[in-house]
Amino acid sequence: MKRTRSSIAFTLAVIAGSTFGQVASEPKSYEGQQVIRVTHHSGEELARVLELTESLWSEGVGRGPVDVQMSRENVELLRKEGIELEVVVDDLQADAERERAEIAAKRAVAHLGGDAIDYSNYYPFADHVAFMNQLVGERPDLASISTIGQSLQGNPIWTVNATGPGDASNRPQVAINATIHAREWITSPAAEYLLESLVRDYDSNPRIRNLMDTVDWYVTPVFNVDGYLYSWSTERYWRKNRRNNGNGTFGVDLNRNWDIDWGGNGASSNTSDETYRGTSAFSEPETQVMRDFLLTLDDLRAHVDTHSYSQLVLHAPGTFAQVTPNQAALQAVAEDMSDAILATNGAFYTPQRGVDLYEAAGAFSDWTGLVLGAFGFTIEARPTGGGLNGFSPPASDILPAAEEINAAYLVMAELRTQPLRFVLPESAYATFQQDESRSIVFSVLGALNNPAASGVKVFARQSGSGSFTEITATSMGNGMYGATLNAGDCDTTVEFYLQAMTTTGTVVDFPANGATVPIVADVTADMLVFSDNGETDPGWTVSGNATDGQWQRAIPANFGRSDPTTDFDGSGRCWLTDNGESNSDVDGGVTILTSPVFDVSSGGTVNYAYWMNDETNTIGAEDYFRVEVSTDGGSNWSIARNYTTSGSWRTDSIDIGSEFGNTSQLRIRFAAAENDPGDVLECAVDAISIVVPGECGTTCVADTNGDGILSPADFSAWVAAFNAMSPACDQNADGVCSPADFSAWVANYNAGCN
Ligand code: 0X9
Ligand code: ZN
Repeated sequence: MKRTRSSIAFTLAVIAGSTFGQVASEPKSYEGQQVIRVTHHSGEELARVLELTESLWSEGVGRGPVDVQMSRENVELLRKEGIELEVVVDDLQADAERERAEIAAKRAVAHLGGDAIDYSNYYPFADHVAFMNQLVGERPDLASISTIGQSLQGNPIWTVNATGPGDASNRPQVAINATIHAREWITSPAAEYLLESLVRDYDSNPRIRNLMDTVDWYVTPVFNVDGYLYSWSTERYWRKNRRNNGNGTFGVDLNRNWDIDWGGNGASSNTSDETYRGTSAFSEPETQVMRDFLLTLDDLRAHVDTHSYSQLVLHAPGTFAQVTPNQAALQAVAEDMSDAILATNGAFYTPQRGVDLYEAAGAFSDWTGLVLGAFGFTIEARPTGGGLNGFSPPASDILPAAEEINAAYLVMAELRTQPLRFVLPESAYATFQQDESRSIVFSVLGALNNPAASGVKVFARQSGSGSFTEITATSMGNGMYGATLNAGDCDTTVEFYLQAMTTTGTVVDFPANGATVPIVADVTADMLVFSDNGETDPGWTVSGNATDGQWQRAIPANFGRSDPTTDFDGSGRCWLTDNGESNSDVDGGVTILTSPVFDVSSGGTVNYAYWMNDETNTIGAEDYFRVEVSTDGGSNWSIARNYTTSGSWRTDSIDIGSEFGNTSQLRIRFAAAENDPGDVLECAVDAISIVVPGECGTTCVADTNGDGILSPADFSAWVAAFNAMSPACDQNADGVCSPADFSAWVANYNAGCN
């Protein structure tokens, strides 16, 4: 399907001309309101709860506990009547104010790195539109934006089409949307994270390039535009669209308005209800235009309607009246999506049938699944709900939510559109040292229609246009394969692609068109002058006034308290702020891990992996995890990084030359501080390295293990190469591996790098 691209100028004109955002009216007050989670034990109890409820937050009532918004007085009544309940939000007004203040405070600080939105704050509609336009503006060859139509109030519903260059008419389509429910603010950034990744990682990430060159993506980050605008201007916890129902009530639930068992169970005919279904299926302009748009797609394979909250991956059937022919396959995909989410940041999203949560007739993803024959999913984002305002999670949840939901989108798309799934870690195509010989490990997994692969091959060449040579790929079991890639001189490249065959005999290259456009890794002469994987201590100092939780080097004990479960690089050990059972976090002050002095007078980059968990989210003056840099041997320190996102290993690097200036007296330190003994802050670092620019043309022939440094470890590497008769053994360059190469190795070692 082809649609025209609208220009940015056109977009901005539409924004300027519409009724966005700045509505003058006072926000609705939630004074005296609480949110409670009720565990009901009978129909009578539930009926009583609903009678006293102001607004239903669970949006449907099933067998499990239900979250409702209710006045403090009514909560007291229920308590007296002996109904089992737990207060989730004690003071909803205070919580809404807290959120508004946090958003405003963050917006007052310039932090966006040039983007219209980022993942550290919530943003109003106009910023989301600006971000979509920004991405399209960056790569018009990869993305275009257009309205699929207008909302009830005449606002544009923007959709971005992302796909690789070339004719997309034969590519299957995948559709993603968020914020069909206005108050579910954390969902739009997830859809935008996908878009950003598709556009910005296309050149550098083979997985993304493959998914762009073989799939036609349609992403609608803010579907219920009117409701979203209203949730910002007037009523933070608004859910529906803004239909005037004519009797003093407003709003139709756009997730009960689709022509799939419309009017069935779990949808209300009462106009004031949060799940009001509308006057007929597709009575609303929003559902009409989305329906008409999706009907133009000729091969829609998969769809996610992104919601919050509860951490779920739901699929059809959504009511007991619906019949789902492909039940097992849907559940299998949902389980893989859930696994991908779990692997991202450790959050578990339960994969299950919608109907097992509660019946909901007329829901969007049941329509895409059962009427269009795509695989339709409803993802419910963070948090689980217990103890938190589910629609207003702290802004520090936005990034991890976006990351994990994006992982689910990608896996879903692969399972539904790829003949086979290739998993190639980034480390396989990271920059090579010159002459490096690198073992890579990758997986070839089944997709839905082709559960097994055979004929796995790797093709590689050095620099440019020559023909590819097949490299042996060794099966390691469980769909895993190993191969060795060899780099040549610096300023050349290592180029390669993978190949496998499906059960039906189709040969699949990864990435698609890999023989024409392979994966390209640079080869550099940069030298690794420092490398710490946590296994030995290369001279760090631990200091600080913390009364507990000082830095130590250990294998993560994984005793709970959200310590990391493993180190980062797989060597076993890493640096941790205490590693004991129970109270292992930082308390009573700061603990500082300080490096020895390094000479980076011709420039240098510090790379590391870090991990943190701050259970209280009060990162601030006396509660922080930072990286500091000294260029004068440790007399003066500057803050280089201040981390606030909990939950998983992340990598970062500091270009010392450009950020602080070249110096022969570099020291870095990792400082973790926590003063309140009631708070929990746990941190870890691993895989710390420093790379300095080398002169291209410099060779270290005796660097037999190819790590860029001459060290005694190269001797054992040479012995191993000699025993294996491998090319690295040939130190006198006579083309053979012989005992004469031993004295050549010694001579080369003494000659150093030149
Ligand atoms: O009720 C909904 O529309 C969705 N949940 S939300 O809390 N975000 O409103 C879930 C609908 C999923 N489908 C079924 N449960 N059948
Ligand atoms: Zn929802």
